[in-house]
Amino acid sequence: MSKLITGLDARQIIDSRGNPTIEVDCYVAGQLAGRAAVPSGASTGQHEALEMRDGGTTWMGKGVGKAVSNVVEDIQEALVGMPVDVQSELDEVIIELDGTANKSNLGANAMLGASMACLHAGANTHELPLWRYIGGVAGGCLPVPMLNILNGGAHAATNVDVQEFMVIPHGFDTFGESLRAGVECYHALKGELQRDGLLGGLGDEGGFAPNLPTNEEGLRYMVKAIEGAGYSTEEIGIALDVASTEFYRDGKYHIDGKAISGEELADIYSGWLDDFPILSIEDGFDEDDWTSWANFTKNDGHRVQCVGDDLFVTQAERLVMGIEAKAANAILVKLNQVGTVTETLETMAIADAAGFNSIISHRSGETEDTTIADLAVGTRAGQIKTGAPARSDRTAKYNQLLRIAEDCDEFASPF
Ligand code: 2PG
Ligand code: MG
Repeated sequence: MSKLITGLDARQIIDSRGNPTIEVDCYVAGQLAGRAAVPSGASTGQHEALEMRDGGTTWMGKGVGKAVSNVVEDIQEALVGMPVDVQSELDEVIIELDGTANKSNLGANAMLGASMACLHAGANTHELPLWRYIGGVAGGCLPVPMLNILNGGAHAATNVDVQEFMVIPHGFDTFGESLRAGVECYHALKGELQRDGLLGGLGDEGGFAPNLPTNEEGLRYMVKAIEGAGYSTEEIGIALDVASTEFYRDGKYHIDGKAISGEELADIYSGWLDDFPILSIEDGFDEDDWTSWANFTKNDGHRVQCVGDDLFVTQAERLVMGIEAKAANAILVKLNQVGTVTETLETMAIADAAGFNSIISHRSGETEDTTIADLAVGTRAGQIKTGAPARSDRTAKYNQLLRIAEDCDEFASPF
Protein backbone atom coordinates (compact mmCIF):
# COMPACT_ATOMS: atom_id res chain seq x y z
CA MET A 1 0.00 0.00 0.00
CA SER A 2 1.21 3.47 -0.82
CA LYS A 3 2.51 5.54 1.98
CA LEU A 4 0.69 8.77 2.67
CA ILE A 5 2.05 12.30 2.80
CA THR A 6 1.79 13.54 6.38
CA GLY A 7 3.33 16.97 5.98
CA LEU A 8 5.37 19.46 3.99
CA ASP A 9 7.84 21.93 5.37
CA ALA A 10 9.67 24.72 3.57
CA ARG A 11 12.42 27.22 4.25
CA GLN A 12 14.37 29.97 2.60
CA ILE A 13 17.97 29.03 1.75
CA ILE A 14 20.71 30.72 -0.31
CA ASP A 15 21.60 29.89 -3.90
CA SER A 16 24.96 29.97 -5.69
CA ARG A 17 24.60 33.66 -6.54
CA GLY A 18 23.85 34.63 -2.96
CA ASN A 19 20.13 35.03 -3.59
CA PRO A 20 17.33 33.48 -1.54
CA THR A 21 15.59 30.40 -2.87
CA ILE A 22 13.20 27.81 -1.50
CA GLU A 23 13.83 24.31 -0.15
CA VAL A 24 10.95 21.94 0.58
CA ASP A 25 10.74 18.81 2.77
CA CYS A 26 8.15 16.08 2.29
CA TYR A 27 7.13 13.92 5.25
CA VAL A 28 5.74 10.42 4.88
CA ALA A 29 4.37 8.58 7.90
CA GLY A 30 5.79 11.37 10.04
CA GLN A 31 9.36 10.93 8.76
CA LEU A 32 11.35 13.21 6.47
CA ALA A 33 11.29 11.30 3.18
CA GLY A 34 12.24 13.80 0.47
CA ARG A 35 13.93 17.17 0.14
CA ALA A 36 14.44 19.43 -2.88
CA ALA A 37 15.72 22.94 -3.58
CA VAL A 38 14.68 25.16 -6.48
CA PRO A 39 17.14 26.94 -8.81
CA SER A 40 16.78 30.38 -10.38
CA GLY A 41 17.71 31.90 -13.75
CA ALA A 42 19.32 35.21 -14.73
CA SER A 43 18.64 35.18 -18.47
CA THR A 44 15.04 34.18 -17.92
CA GLY A 45 12.53 33.91 -20.74
CA GLN A 46 9.54 36.21 -20.52
CA HIS A 47 7.22 33.24 -21.03
CA GLU A 48 8.52 31.32 -18.01
CA ALA A 49 6.20 30.50 -15.14
CA LEU A 50 6.36 33.08 -12.36
CA GLU A 51 9.08 32.91 -9.73
CA MET A 52 7.51 34.43 -6.63
CA ARG A 53 9.65 37.01 -4.80
CA ASP A 54 8.64 39.12 -1.82
CA GLY A 55 9.83 42.52 -3.09
CA GLY A 56 10.59 45.27 -0.56
CA THR A 57 14.09 46.11 0.62
CA THR A 58 15.37 43.13 2.60
CA TRP A 59 17.21 40.48 0.61
CA MET A 60 17.32 42.95 -2.30
CA GLY A 61 13.59 42.28 -2.72
CA LYS A 62 14.34 38.64 -3.55
CA GLY A 63 13.09 36.96 -0.39
CA VAL A 64 10.88 33.91 -0.91
CA GLY A 65 8.83 34.17 2.29
CA LYS A 66 5.55 34.17 0.38
CA ALA A 67 6.52 31.09 -1.56
CA VAL A 68 7.49 29.37 1.70
CA SER A 69 4.10 30.13 3.25
CA ASN A 70 2.32 28.96 0.11
CA VAL A 71 3.96 25.57 0.60
CA VAL A 72 3.50 25.36 4.34
CA GLU A 73 -0.10 26.56 4.26
CA ASP A 74 -1.92 25.94 0.97
CA ILE A 75 0.07 23.19 -0.76
CA GLN A 76 0.57 21.19 2.43
CA GLU A 77 -3.14 21.24 3.19
CA ALA A 78 -3.96 20.02 -0.32
CA LEU A 79 -1.43 17.18 -0.36
CA VAL A 80 -1.60 15.77 3.14
CA GLY A 81 -3.33 12.40 3.12
CA MET A 82 -2.51 11.67 -0.52
CA PRO A 83 -0.27 8.73 -1.46
CA VAL A 84 3.24 10.02 -2.06
CA ASP A 85 3.87 7.95 -5.18
CA VAL A 86 1.16 9.29 -7.45
CA GLN A 87 3.29 12.10 -8.86
CA SER A 88 0.99 13.16 -11.67
CA GLU A 89 -2.01 13.33 -9.33
CA LEU A 90 -0.04 15.32 -6.77
CA ASP A 91 1.09 17.75 -9.45
CA GLU A 92 -2.44 18.06 -10.77
CA VAL A 93 -3.69 19.01 -7.33
CA ILE A 94 -0.97 21.68 -7.04
CA ILE A 95 -1.72 23.01 -10.55
CA GLU A 96 -5.45 23.21 -9.81
CA LEU A 97 -4.82 24.89 -6.49
CA ASP A 98 -2.78 27.55 -8.27
CA GLY A 99 -5.37 27.90 -11.01
CA THR A 100 -3.39 30.31 -13.23
CA ALA A 101 -1.66 29.85 -16.58
CA ASN A 102 1.68 31.26 -15.39
CA LYS A 103 1.66 29.90 -11.81
CA SER A 104 1.33 33.39 -10.39
CA ASN A 105 -0.93 32.43 -7.52
CA LEU A 106 1.34 30.04 -5.65
CA GLY A 107 4.58 30.78 -7.52
CA ALA A 108 6.36 28.25 -9.72
CA ASN A 109 9.19 28.13 -7.18
CA ALA A 110 6.80 27.06 -4.40
CA MET A 111 5.07 24.56 -6.68
CA LEU A 112 8.28 23.01 -8.01
CA GLY A 113 9.80 22.72 -4.54
CA ALA A 114 6.76 20.75 -3.40
CA SER A 115 6.60 18.70 -6.60
CA MET A 116 10.27 17.68 -6.43
CA ALA A 117 10.25 17.01 -2.67
CA CYS A 118 7.34 14.59 -3.23
CA LEU A 119 9.24 12.99 -6.13
CA HIS A 120 12.22 12.32 -3.88
CA ALA A 121 9.93 11.04 -1.13
CA GLY A 122 8.20 8.70 -3.58
CA ALA A 123 11.55 7.23 -4.63
CA ASN A 124 12.68 6.84 -1.05
CA THR A 125 9.53 5.12 0.15
CA HIS A 126 9.96 2.60 -2.66
CA GLU A 127 13.66 2.30 -1.81
CA LEU A 128 14.56 3.10 -5.40
CA PRO A 129 17.26 5.39 -6.75
CA LEU A 130 15.57 8.55 -8.01
CA TRP A 131 16.53 7.93 -11.66
CA ARG A 132 14.95 4.46 -11.50
CA TYR A 133 11.79 5.80 -9.86
CA ILE A 134 11.50 8.43 -12.62
CA GLY A 135 12.35 6.17 -15.52
CA GLY A 136 10.99 2.78 -14.50
CA VAL A 137 12.45 -0.37 -15.98
CA ALA A 138 13.00 1.30 -19.35
CA GLY A 139 14.88 4.26 -17.86
CA GLY A 140 18.56 4.45 -17.22
CA CYS A 141 21.01 5.98 -19.67
CA LEU A 142 23.80 8.38 -18.75
CA PRO A 143 23.71 11.64 -20.75
CA VAL A 144 26.58 13.28 -22.55
CA PRO A 145 27.62 16.35 -20.53
CA MET A 146 27.80 19.85 -21.98
CA LEU A 147 30.34 21.72 -19.87
CA ASN A 148 30.17 25.49 -19.94
CA ILE A 149 33.83 26.40 -19.62
CA LEU A 150 33.73 29.95 -20.99
CA ASN A 151 31.01 32.23 -19.60
CA GLY A 152 29.71 35.50 -21.05
CA GLY A 153 26.44 37.34 -21.53
CA ALA A 154 24.25 37.80 -18.46
CA HIS A 155 26.45 35.37 -16.52
CA ALA A 156 29.64 37.41 -16.59
CA ALA A 157 30.71 41.04 -16.28
CA THR A 158 32.61 41.02 -19.58
CA ASN A 159 32.20 42.18 -23.17
CA VAL A 160 31.41 38.69 -24.52
CA ASP A 161 27.83 38.57 -25.83
CA VAL A 162 27.48 34.80 -26.19
CA GLN A 163 26.41 33.49 -22.80
CA GLU A 164 27.87 29.98 -22.87
CA PHE A 165 30.69 28.24 -24.71
CA MET A 166 30.44 24.54 -23.87
CA VAL A 167 32.44 21.43 -24.75
CA ILE A 168 30.51 18.27 -25.63
CA PRO A 169 32.80 15.27 -25.13
CA HIS A 170 30.68 12.87 -27.16
CA GLY A 171 33.20 10.43 -28.62
CA PHE A 172 33.74 8.35 -25.49
CA ASP A 173 32.52 5.00 -24.23
CA THR A 174 31.46 5.93 -20.72
CA PHE A 175 30.14 8.94 -18.86
CA GLY A 176 33.24 8.92 -16.68
CA GLU A 177 35.62 9.17 -19.66
CA SER A 178 33.48 11.86 -21.22
CA LEU A 179 33.51 13.90 -18.01
CA ARG A 180 37.27 13.44 -17.64
CA ALA A 181 37.82 14.80 -21.16
CA GLY A 182 35.60 17.80 -20.37
CA VAL A 183 37.53 18.47 -17.16
CA GLU A 184 40.82 18.31 -19.07
CA CYS A 185 39.50 20.86 -21.58
CA TYR A 186 38.54 23.15 -18.68
CA HIS A 187 42.10 23.05 -17.38
CA ALA A 188 43.58 23.44 -20.86
CA LEU A 189 41.44 26.55 -21.39
CA LYS A 190 42.70 27.94 -18.11
CA GLY A 191 46.28 27.48 -19.32
CA GLU A 192 45.56 29.16 -22.67
CA LEU A 193 43.89 32.15 -21.04
CA GLN A 194 46.62 32.45 -18.45
CA ARG A 195 49.30 32.49 -21.15
CA ASP A 196 47.47 35.31 -22.90
CA GLY A 197 46.95 37.32 -19.71
CA LEU A 198 43.19 36.81 -19.86
CA LEU A 199 42.61 34.80 -16.71
CA GLY A 200 40.33 37.01 -14.64
CA GLY A 201 37.16 36.13 -12.84
CA LEU A 202 34.72 33.29 -13.23
CA GLY A 203 31.16 33.49 -14.49
CA ASP A 204 28.03 32.38 -12.65
CA GLU A 205 28.34 28.81 -13.91
CA GLY A 206 31.98 28.35 -12.91
CA GLY A 207 33.52 28.88 -16.36
CA PHE A 208 36.27 31.39 -17.12
CA ALA A 209 35.09 34.88 -17.97
CA PRO A 210 37.66 36.76 -20.05
CA ASN A 211 37.13 39.93 -22.05
CA LEU A 212 37.67 39.07 -25.71
CA PRO A 213 37.98 41.19 -28.87
CA THR A 214 35.12 39.31 -30.57
CA ASN A 215 32.72 36.47 -29.83
CA GLU A 216 34.42 34.41 -32.51
CA GLU A 217 37.61 34.59 -30.48
CA GLY A 218 35.75 32.56 -27.85
CA LEU A 219 35.32 29.79 -30.42
CA ARG A 220 39.05 29.85 -31.17
CA TYR A 221 39.79 29.42 -27.48
CA MET A 222 37.41 26.47 -27.33
CA VAL A 223 39.28 24.71 -30.14
CA LYS A 224 42.57 25.52 -28.39
CA ALA A 225 41.17 24.02 -25.18
CA ILE A 226 40.07 20.82 -26.92
CA GLU A 227 43.29 20.36 -28.84
CA GLY A 228 45.44 21.58 -25.96
CA ALA A 229 43.93 18.84 -23.80
CA GLY A 230 45.06 16.33 -26.42
CA TYR A 231 41.72 15.59 -28.08
CA SER A 232 40.42 16.01 -31.59
CA THR A 233 37.38 17.99 -32.58
CA GLU A 234 35.96 14.70 -33.89
CA GLU A 235 35.50 13.44 -30.32
CA ILE A 236 34.78 16.75 -28.56
CA GLY A 237 32.50 19.32 -30.15
CA ILE A 238 31.30 22.77 -29.15
CA ALA A 239 27.86 23.88 -28.00
CA LEU A 240 26.83 27.51 -27.72
CA ASP A 241 24.07 29.11 -25.74
CA VAL A 242 23.88 32.48 -27.42
CA ALA A 243 20.94 33.56 -25.17
CA SER A 244 20.26 36.16 -27.84
CA THR A 245 17.04 37.41 -26.27
CA GLU A 246 19.36 39.26 -23.89
CA PHE A 247 20.79 41.38 -26.72
CA TYR A 248 17.72 41.71 -28.95
CA ARG A 249 16.29 45.23 -28.87
CA ASP A 250 14.08 47.14 -31.29
CA GLY A 251 14.14 44.36 -33.86
CA LYS A 252 17.96 44.13 -33.95
CA TYR A 253 20.58 41.86 -32.46
CA HIS A 254 23.31 43.84 -30.71
CA ILE A 255 26.41 41.70 -30.98
CA ASP A 256 30.10 42.53 -31.35
CA GLY A 257 29.24 46.22 -31.16
CA LYS A 258 26.90 46.09 -34.18
CA ALA A 259 23.12 46.08 -34.54
CA ILE A 260 22.16 43.41 -37.08
CA SER A 261 19.07 41.61 -38.40
CA GLY A 262 18.09 38.01 -37.75
CA GLU A 263 19.23 37.11 -41.27
CA GLU A 264 22.63 38.67 -40.73
CA LEU A 265 22.97 36.84 -37.43
CA ALA A 266 22.05 33.57 -39.16
CA ASP A 267 24.82 34.24 -41.70
CA ILE A 268 27.31 34.64 -38.86
CA TYR A 269 26.20 31.29 -37.39
CA SER A 270 26.48 29.61 -40.80
CA GLY A 271 30.04 30.89 -41.12
CA TRP A 272 30.85 29.60 -37.64
CA LEU A 273 29.40 26.20 -38.55
CA ASP A 274 31.71 26.11 -41.58
CA ASP A 275 34.78 26.98 -39.53
CA PHE A 276 34.29 25.46 -36.08
CA PRO A 277 33.16 22.06 -34.72
CA ILE A 278 29.85 23.40 -33.40
CA LEU A 279 27.25 20.71 -32.72
CA SER A 280 24.57 22.71 -30.94
CA ILE A 281 23.31 26.31 -30.86
CA GLU A 282 20.81 27.29 -28.17
CA ASP A 283 18.66 30.42 -28.31
CA GLY A 284 20.32 31.64 -31.49
CA PHE A 285 17.39 34.00 -31.91
CA ASP A 286 15.02 35.97 -29.70
CA GLU A 287 12.25 34.17 -27.82
CA ASP A 288 9.57 35.60 -30.13
CA ASP A 289 11.49 35.86 -33.42
CA TRP A 290 9.86 32.73 -34.87
CA THR A 291 10.74 33.67 -38.46
CA SER A 292 14.50 33.74 -37.85
CA TRP A 293 14.28 30.49 -35.90
CA ALA A 294 12.40 28.71 -38.70
CA ASN A 295 14.67 30.03 -41.46
CA PHE A 296 17.83 29.03 -39.64
CA THR A 297 16.49 25.56 -38.78
CA LYS A 298 15.48 25.05 -42.40
CA ASN A 299 18.88 26.09 -43.75
CA ASP A 300 21.22 24.71 -41.11
CA GLY A 301 19.16 22.35 -38.94
CA HIS A 302 20.61 19.35 -40.79
CA ARG A 303 24.10 20.14 -39.48
CA VAL A 304 23.48 21.62 -36.06
CA GLN A 305 21.20 21.03 -33.10
CA CYS A 306 18.93 24.11 -32.83
CA VAL A 307 17.86 24.30 -29.20
CA GLY A 308 14.93 26.33 -27.88
CA ASP A 309 15.30 27.49 -24.28
CA ASP A 310 13.66 30.92 -23.84
CA LEU A 311 11.74 30.02 -27.01
CA PHE A 312 9.93 27.03 -25.47
CA VAL A 313 10.36 27.60 -21.70
CA THR A 314 9.70 23.86 -21.16
CA GLN A 315 6.03 24.49 -21.87
CA ALA A 316 3.99 22.11 -24.00
CA GLU A 317 2.00 24.83 -25.72
CA ARG A 318 5.07 26.73 -26.96
CA LEU A 319 6.83 23.52 -27.93
CA VAL A 320 3.84 22.46 -30.04
CA MET A 321 3.93 25.87 -31.77
CA GLY A 322 7.63 25.33 -32.45
CA ILE A 323 7.15 21.83 -33.81
CA GLU A 324 4.46 23.06 -36.17
CA ALA A 325 6.58 26.01 -37.30
CA LYS A 326 9.68 23.75 -37.59
CA ALA A 327 11.39 26.46 -35.58
CA ALA A 328 13.99 24.22 -33.89
CA ASN A 329 14.96 20.57 -33.53
CA ALA A 330 15.69 20.34 -29.80
CA ILE A 331 14.45 21.66 -26.47
CA LEU A 332 16.22 22.73 -23.31
CA VAL A 333 14.41 21.32 -20.26
CA LYS A 334 14.27 23.32 -17.04
CA LEU A 335 11.82 22.20 -14.38
CA ASN A 336 11.33 25.67 -12.94
CA GLN A 337 10.32 27.20 -16.27
CA VAL A 338 7.07 25.27 -16.03
CA GLY A 339 6.76 24.51 -12.32
CA THR A 340 6.04 20.79 -11.83
CA VAL A 341 7.74 17.48 -12.52
CA THR A 342 4.75 16.10 -14.41
CA GLU A 343 4.46 19.02 -16.83
CA THR A 344 8.21 18.73 -17.48
CA LEU A 345 7.86 15.04 -18.35
CA GLU A 346 4.86 15.79 -20.57
CA THR A 347 6.83 18.41 -22.50
CA MET A 348 9.69 15.94 -22.95
CA ALA A 349 7.29 13.31 -24.26
CA ILE A 350 5.98 15.75 -26.87
CA ALA A 351 9.55 16.56 -27.90
CA ASP A 352 10.41 12.90 -28.19
CA ALA A 353 7.36 12.13 -30.32
CA ALA A 354 8.33 14.95 -32.70
CA GLY A 355 11.92 13.72 -32.98
CA PHE A 356 13.28 16.68 -31.00
CA ASN A 357 16.27 16.08 -28.72
CA SER A 358 15.93 17.04 -25.04
CA ILE A 359 18.72 18.57 -22.99
CA ILE A 360 18.23 18.63 -19.24
CA SER A 361 19.52 21.89 -17.79
CA HIS A 362 20.50 23.60 -14.57
CA ARG A 363 19.88 27.32 -13.97
CA SER A 364 22.61 29.90 -13.52
CA GLY A 365 21.51 30.28 -9.89
CA GLU A 366 21.81 26.77 -8.43
CA THR A 367 21.95 24.86 -5.16
CA GLU A 368 23.39 21.54 -4.08
CA ASP A 369 20.19 19.84 -5.29
CA THR A 370 20.97 17.09 -7.84
CA THR A 371 17.48 16.18 -9.06
CA ILE A 372 18.35 17.06 -12.68
CA ALA A 373 21.11 14.43 -12.79
CA ASP A 374 18.59 11.69 -11.99
CA LEU A 375 16.04 13.24 -14.32
CA ALA A 376 18.50 13.08 -17.21
CA VAL A 377 19.31 9.42 -16.56
CA GLY A 378 15.75 8.32 -15.81
CA THR A 379 14.28 9.91 -18.92
CA ARG A 380 17.21 8.85 -21.14
CA ALA A 381 17.40 12.47 -22.26
CA GLY A 382 20.83 11.97 -23.82
CA GLN A 383 22.28 15.36 -22.87
CA ILE A 384 22.72 17.45 -19.73
CA LYS A 385 24.19 20.92 -19.32
CA THR A 386 25.12 21.83 -15.81
CA GLY A 387 27.98 24.29 -16.00
CA ALA A 388 31.72 24.06 -15.66
CA PRO A 389 33.30 21.14 -13.80
CA ALA A 390 34.04 23.57 -10.98
CA ARG A 391 32.17 25.03 -8.00
CA SER A 392 30.03 22.72 -5.90
CA ASP A 393 26.67 23.92 -7.24
CA ARG A 394 27.79 22.57 -10.65
CA THR A 395 29.93 19.60 -9.63
CA ALA A 396 27.12 18.29 -7.39
CA LYS A 397 25.28 17.23 -10.55
CA TYR A 398 28.30 15.74 -12.33
CA ASN A 399 29.25 13.90 -9.13
CA GLN A 400 25.74 12.48 -8.79
CA LEU A 401 26.03 11.22 -12.38
CA LEU A 402 29.31 9.50 -11.46
CA ARG A 403 27.52 7.80 -8.55
CA ILE A 404 24.63 6.74 -10.79
CA ALA A 405 27.15 5.40 -13.33
CA GLU A 406 28.19 2.79 -10.77
CA ASP A 407 24.78 1.14 -11.16
CA CYS A 408 23.84 2.11 -14.69
CA ASP A 409 26.35 1.40 -17.42
CA GLU A 410 24.45 2.65 -20.43
CA PHE A 411 25.85 5.84 -21.94
CA ALA A 412 24.67 7.20 -25.24
CA SER A 413 25.32 10.41 -27.09
CA PRO A 414 23.04 11.73 -29.83
CA PHE A 415 26.13 13.06 -31.67
C1 2PG B 1 20.33 29.18 -19.84
C2 2PG B 1 20.51 29.13 -18.35
C3 2PG B 1 21.35 28.05 -17.80
P1 2PG B 1 19.70 31.04 -16.82
O1 2PG B 1 20.11 30.25 -20.41
O2 2PG B 1 20.30 28.15 -20.48
O3 2PG B 1 22.63 27.98 -18.35
O4 2PG B 1 20.79 30.38 -17.80
O5 2PG B 1 19.46 30.07 -15.73
O6 2PG B 1 20.35 32.32 -16.36
O7 2PG B 1 18.48 31.29 -17.64
MG1 MG C 1 19.74 29.14 -22.36
